[in-house]
Amino acid sequence: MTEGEFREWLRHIDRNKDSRISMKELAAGLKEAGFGFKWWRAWRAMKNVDKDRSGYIDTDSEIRALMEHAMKHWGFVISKAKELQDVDVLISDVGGKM
Ligand SMILES: [Ca+2]
Repeated sequence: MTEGEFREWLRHIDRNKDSRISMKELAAGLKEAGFGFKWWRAWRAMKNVDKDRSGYIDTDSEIRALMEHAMKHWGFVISKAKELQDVDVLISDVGGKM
């Protein structure tokens, strides 16, 4: 999945659409994705990722941290979409100069 698709997944598991992910929403999302030990996984992710201890994953840096956590601990394979876009920009810059 791409970073954009991961963010799309987060929007999907944000049940009450308040643009932040609670531990409860994360646990439900993990269960839906087929993971066992959902409460343990969600608790551990919150402990790792919710840096300001607000009880929600609600900032861009926390979303990025969750993405790292998902790759490291849940086996998610996420390609960083932004880096690919940068490559495209570089190529079109070169094309323009030639
Ligand atoms: Ca937070």
